[in-house]
Amino acid sequence: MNAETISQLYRERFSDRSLIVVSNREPYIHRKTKQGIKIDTPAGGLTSALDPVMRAIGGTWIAWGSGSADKESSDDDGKIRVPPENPAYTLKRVWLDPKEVDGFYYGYANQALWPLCHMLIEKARFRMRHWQRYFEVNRKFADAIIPEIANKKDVIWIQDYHFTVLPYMLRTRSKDLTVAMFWHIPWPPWEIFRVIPQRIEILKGMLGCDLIGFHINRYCQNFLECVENELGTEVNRENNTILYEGRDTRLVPLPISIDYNKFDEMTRHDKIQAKLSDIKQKLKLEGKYVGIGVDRLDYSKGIAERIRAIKLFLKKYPEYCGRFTFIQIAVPSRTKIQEYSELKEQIEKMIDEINEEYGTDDWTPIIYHAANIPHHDLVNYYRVADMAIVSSIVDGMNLVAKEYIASQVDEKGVLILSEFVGAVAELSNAIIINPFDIEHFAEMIRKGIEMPEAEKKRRMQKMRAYVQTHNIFDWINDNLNAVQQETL
Ligand code: ADQ
Repeated sequence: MNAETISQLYRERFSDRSLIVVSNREPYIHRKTKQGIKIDTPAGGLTSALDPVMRAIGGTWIAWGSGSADKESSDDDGKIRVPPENPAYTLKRVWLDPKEVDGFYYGYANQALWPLCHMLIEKARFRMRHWQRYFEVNRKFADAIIPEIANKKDVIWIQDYHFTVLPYMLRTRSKDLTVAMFWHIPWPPWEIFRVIPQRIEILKGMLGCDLIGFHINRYCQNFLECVENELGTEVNRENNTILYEGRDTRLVPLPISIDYNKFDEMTRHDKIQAKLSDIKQKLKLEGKYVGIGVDRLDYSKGIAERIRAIKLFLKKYPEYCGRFTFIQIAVPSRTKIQEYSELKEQIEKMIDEINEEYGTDDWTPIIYHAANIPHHDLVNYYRVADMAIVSSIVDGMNLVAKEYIASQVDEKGVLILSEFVGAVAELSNAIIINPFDIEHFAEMIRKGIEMPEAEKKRRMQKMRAYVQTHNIFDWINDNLNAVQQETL
């Protein structure tokens, strides 16, 4: 499946029904700089996954206008055609004031729901004022969506944990709407979910959907368990449906993926060899075995566990000192939340310590870049790396693992993958680790380095073939199929 086939299929199936995507993060952010207005594309799984889809299908994407130059770049309705270089769809921005951002985004979404869904109860903070703002902002989005519905059969596709009460709000405005949702993070077991004071409102809100997609079936099963226990509603575990207030909501496991061809092609571009030599020279990587980690700086990504494992690996196998270099690219994320600014400090301190203890004048064990590197540059790092380490302690899916695979055109790279990411079920040819078991983790780093070339190739070929045929367009096709079945 590719961009062209998906756009054709959409037209065949949905003819005059438009697609309205709703997310918190916008795909293009206009920012004021001294040199004029610059356009950023945010780091993050959701926007990087959905932009190619919207480019292919067209329609409207409604999101929070978070950039300092967003207002002056949009029309009076907050609309702008994107991508800027080749407009294909409409971005409609919703304006939030600082108090709303604080309560909705930094508060309820990222200090209550995010940690709780990642099963980190002790990090979750539930504050009534955050919940109130979260609720109000969901209503604001409902107000922004309604005028965009030209045909009551238009498909409204809501993304993620920022909008749990929005589906029900839309449903109360019109019973006939087609409302689907995709949940990008894990859904926790009921024993954890029940900690949320607003759990009933959240479940009722989401049951305003016709369809809810999760990455894997376990998250669907967890959701069913929560509905059963909290709402006392009968659920059908065989076909994953819930009958609530006379309407059906269906849950579907749909593992998200990446634009495989885009990564594969970017990695084959003419100047790649020159770029790779450049990076190798600048970072003194010549003759070294190179590992890479690419993450939003988030406590769910297991970056501290990874550094500990690398440290233990160097301690146990000193013959690799001077021969193994790890590049950690970490884009700072949600830094206004104390937990995140502390994590940044902790990671930087750990890296400084290991570099101090093991580094020499011409070797730095861990090279750290705290930057948002656009995908067309990121692929050069993926290519330079002989090994990628994805060591999340919990992760809904994890796209970095799939991006690394798509970038291994010479089929030599090794992927070390946490058993706690959604992607593990699909990528069993990776070297699987438990990020909490540091000794085994360190051992697997050595195994990855010393693995015979033929085995590296065999494993990588299998994973590449899988991601190629289960790419982002296959994912959207599966989502649209499911929506169509629900709303015929
Ligand atoms: P994220 O938690 O953001 O996504 P992930 O799936 O790994 O995690 O996606 C990260 C994206 O951001 C990738 O496209 C990556 O290339 C990009 N990125 C990371 N660091 C970057 C950097 N330093 N510079 C530039 N880009 C960077 C959430 C869930 C995941 C789920 C996705 C999609 O937490 O589990 O896979 O949504 O559903």
